[in-house]
Amino acid sequence: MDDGMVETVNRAAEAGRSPFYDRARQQNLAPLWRVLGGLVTEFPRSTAVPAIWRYGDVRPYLIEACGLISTEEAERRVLVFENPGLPGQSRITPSLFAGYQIILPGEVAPAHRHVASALRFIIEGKDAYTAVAGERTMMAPGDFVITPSWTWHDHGNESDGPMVWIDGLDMHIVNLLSASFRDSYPGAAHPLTRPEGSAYAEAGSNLLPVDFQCGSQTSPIFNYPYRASREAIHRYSLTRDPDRHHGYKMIYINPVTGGSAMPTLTTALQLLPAGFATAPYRSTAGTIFSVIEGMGTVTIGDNSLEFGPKDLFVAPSWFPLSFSAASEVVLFSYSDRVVQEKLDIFRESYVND
Ligand code: 1HN
Repeated sequence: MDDGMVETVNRAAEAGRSPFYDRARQQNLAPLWRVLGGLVTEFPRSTAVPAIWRYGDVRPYLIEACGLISTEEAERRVLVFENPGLPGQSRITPSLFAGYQIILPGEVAPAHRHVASALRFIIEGKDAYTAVAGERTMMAPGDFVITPSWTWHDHGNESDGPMVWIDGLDMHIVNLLSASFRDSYPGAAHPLTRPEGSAYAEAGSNLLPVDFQCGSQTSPIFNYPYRASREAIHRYSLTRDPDRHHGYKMIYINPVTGGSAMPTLTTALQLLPAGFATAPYRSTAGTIFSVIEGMGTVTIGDNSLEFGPKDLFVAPSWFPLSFSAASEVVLFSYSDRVVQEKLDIFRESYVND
């Protein structure tokens, strides 16, 4: 029972009202005063908890899954990061999905499309591609790749080793709004209609073709290569002192709008100098972090977690978050911040300032 109710409503009087509640329920009516405290909380109370998955622990399960099911049968061979506070719901936070997908040499993950948008963040491997809306891109570790809403996409691995990436999706937001559709392509791969590199050539250099038309709120760049992003954050870090709470943190943007690269997911790259410790920070945007480089400790609420390359952790909404970098650390992260900003509900605060 909700604690708000226990404090505000007299128990004996409550017993007397119980026949009323029973009759009201038969009319599909319920008294707000019994649930108000839990519905409208004083502070965010995430049902998610802080958690970390270390790559060394997770990778053997990915390899084992390869022996148990093909991409063909699975459609997507993905192990879902389930938040321990939200078991059985395919959620890493109440609003976000995260999983590790593994694709072996010669395999193809067949073409489909859905309203949910997806990001891929590459962890391991080389020479595997994703094709989005008729254009292929080869992926390498650290690349951030976008599958916009309702675009056909398939993946293939032309290398001699496995490729692993993070799938980040917004389907829980789509489902909250009852707006999900999906469609399978009749055939393994959608035809290629543009040469590889077309999107980056059009939009990847702070230039756009004159009369460029973009019918979508998603960035036309669908592969942000690590080579370029890593260089950008390095150069940025040479020009100023690190921010107390974030170190050096940059958002991936849609060059057409200057806003978030994706309309539902905010994505960021963050660099913490060796030996740097951040001051605690919290926000209403529960965030998933993937460690690209370096070792350190993250403190999320009362939990201090040591991390190294390829580990993944989650900081739920409103938990104070701070980092201590043992070596130079580079992090990729994503959250629902951009959705909250559009709805005017995003909040952040600096703890103990
Ligand atoms: C999906 O379509 C992919 O296309 C990956 O690779 C993960 C998780 C849930 C729903 C759809 C993909 C997914 C997914």
